[in-house]
Amino acid sequence: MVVSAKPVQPIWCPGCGDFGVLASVKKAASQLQIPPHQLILVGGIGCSGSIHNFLEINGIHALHGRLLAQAVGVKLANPELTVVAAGGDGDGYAIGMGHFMHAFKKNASLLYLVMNNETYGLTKGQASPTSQVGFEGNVEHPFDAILTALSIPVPNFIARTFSGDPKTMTTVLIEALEFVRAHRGFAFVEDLSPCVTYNDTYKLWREKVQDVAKLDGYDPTDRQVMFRLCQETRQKGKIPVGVMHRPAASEKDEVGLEKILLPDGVGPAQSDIRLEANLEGYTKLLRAVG
Ligand SMILES: Cc1ncc(C[n+]2csc(CCOP(=O)(O)OP(=O)(O)O)c2C)c(N)n1
Ligand code: SF4
Ligand SMILES: [Mg+2]
Repeated sequence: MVVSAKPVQPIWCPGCGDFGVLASVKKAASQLQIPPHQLILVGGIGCSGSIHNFLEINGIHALHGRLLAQAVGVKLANPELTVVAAGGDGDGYAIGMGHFMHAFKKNASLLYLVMNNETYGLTKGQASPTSQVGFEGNVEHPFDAILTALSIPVPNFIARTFSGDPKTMTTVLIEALEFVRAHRGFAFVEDLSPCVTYNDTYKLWREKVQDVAKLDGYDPTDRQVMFRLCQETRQKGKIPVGVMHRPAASEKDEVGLEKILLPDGVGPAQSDIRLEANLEGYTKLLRAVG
């Protein structure tokens, strides 16, 4: 059985970039033959976060900016599950910023997918941390999540995709999902997902995206090289997309948080809770406490 759409239709505006993400998540999960009951999507608050309503899988609608805390909890409760956290730039880079930084460091094997539309879509188009100067009166400079991710020295998988190129997005999501399913740690994918209603950037982004793999010296195993390439690309007015960090072969022994905390691979949600399996331990405990 493969992951399919739910009978309920997405409530997104026609043309929203999030449709591309939904299609790519479905394709990637189906191609990897992830059984629907083993895939769980923790959604943030925003138009993007409602993605879990449109897939026939398990899902949670988390608190605003707190989806990563819940996703790590799910992974540690049952490390066999394939966990995807998905939300917006407001959810992840404003209210959720503290959790965002720590997710790289914690390095639990889950995929965090941010649909960046440079605005708060759900609340009708206010400026977000990635908004350009001048958008809705914004005077602050935009934040770049990829540069931040590259600066954290943990062997995570890091990539940026574009909803206007769903084929590449599917390929990247397959690699990211393979990474987390092999318990190799945290995978972060930022998708450029235009909000056609409040910030229609399709045309602009189509002209601006630059595939980093085509640049001289491209080496996704070297953070310094990738940081420099991304910065130079930005300085030229382009937006770097592609795989930004893929841990080197020498880092292949690195494992995700769940493997360190639960080396036998069994989380609390999988433990045997029958009375007969626990009676002896429980009796011992009662005796010990007097
Ligand atoms: C604690 C809290 N603060 C504020 C809000 C209001 N709110 C709902 S969604 C949202 C931001 C949505 O923007 P983003 O995460 O970029 O998602 P998008 O709708 O653009 O996909 C805000 C501020 C809320 N729901 N909860
Ligand atoms: S408001 Fe923007 S982000 Fe929300 S569904 Fe419509 S196009 Fe998509
Ligand atoms: Mg947004």
